Amino acid sequence: MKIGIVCYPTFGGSGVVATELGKALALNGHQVHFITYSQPARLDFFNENLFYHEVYIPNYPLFQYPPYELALASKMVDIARFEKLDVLHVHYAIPHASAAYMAKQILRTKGIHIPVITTLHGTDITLVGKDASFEPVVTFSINQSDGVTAVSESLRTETYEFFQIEKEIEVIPNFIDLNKFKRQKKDHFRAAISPNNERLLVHTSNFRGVKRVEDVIRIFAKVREEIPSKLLMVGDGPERPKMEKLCRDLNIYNDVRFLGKLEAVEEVLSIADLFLMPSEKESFGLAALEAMACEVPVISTNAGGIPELNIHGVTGFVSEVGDVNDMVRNALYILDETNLATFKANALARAHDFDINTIVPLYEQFYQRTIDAQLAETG
Ligand code: GMT
Repeated sequence: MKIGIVCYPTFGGSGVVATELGKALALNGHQVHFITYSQPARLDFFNENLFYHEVYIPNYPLFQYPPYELALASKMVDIARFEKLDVLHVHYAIPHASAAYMAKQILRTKGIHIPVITTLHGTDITLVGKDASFEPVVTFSINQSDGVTAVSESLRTETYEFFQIEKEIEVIPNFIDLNKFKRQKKDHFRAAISPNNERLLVHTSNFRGVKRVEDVIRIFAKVREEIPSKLLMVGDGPERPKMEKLCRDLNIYNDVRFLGKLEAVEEVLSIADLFLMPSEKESFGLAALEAMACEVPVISTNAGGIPELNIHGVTGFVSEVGDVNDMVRNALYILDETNLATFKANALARAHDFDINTIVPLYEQFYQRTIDAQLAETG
């Protein structure tokens, strides 16, 4: 198949899922064309089946807001037409699904019928999409997509609850490349970070409000009172300055390292004992899956799709959003010498359920079904 993928070129979340999917499809022999405003963070290797098309947004003094959606739609038309794409797969509804709708209509006037698949990732539904400023466009463009997928049952349910959706939404969960995300021997690194074999807790996110990073710090501060431990904070975002100040105020700064955005997060996860995800919303929790693949159990909330991944009492524990004390109790239980090895093994076993080799074929089958349905309609 010739597949166009539209996504945000981000370090985590939907951008990573879209990029890893495209890379896997290319390795399976499909021709994959990425269309986005800058090189996706993980599009980092050469393959004869992989192409990258940058969306250029011309500026003009009149534009207070450069019309990205129009430039994107025009690029989709151009690539679909000249590369003869079989399907356009857009990740994150806003504004990709509506831009794809426009591209599809333009292509139709040229006698080209291309199916559009929209994958819902989370905040495009649960946060931004619900806002009245976007809701009518989100509802319309989901209904106009030829195929719709969501990354968890929870996101599927929420989409039906909050939007007037007439389309069937198929759940295709996120996945993990177990060859990349695996526990590596990094003894020197561990010894440098925790010289007295302190327990190592890790948090990875974009440090946005929805991640409740303050809870991460407060959980750690209480765990540290009971067991010698260190905290590694991976990623960056708006909450980071406040969190650094909080660590100073709590007098724990020397035991917390802010590492910023890292390419090889699996190296940090390889030395970790526990992953913290106290998010207020989380459609899936890809960062937790990455941790589990590196044999790291997870302390999380029960928000959104997290309980579909993190099995309570098996791979970690889930708590109510904001219940820091419960998360501390659970963290101490897992970190206890007698329990840690079992939780680590369970986390890895669970990660295998989301193996890239199992999940990518679900997308391939979904593409084929959607293309066949479109062909049956248009002849
Ligand atoms: O978590 C974020 O803020 C980024 C966001 C995104 O759209 O990139 O992540 C969402 O998509 C990920 C990939 O499907 C999911 O693993 C995250 O749970 C989801 N985030 C939220 O729902 C808050």
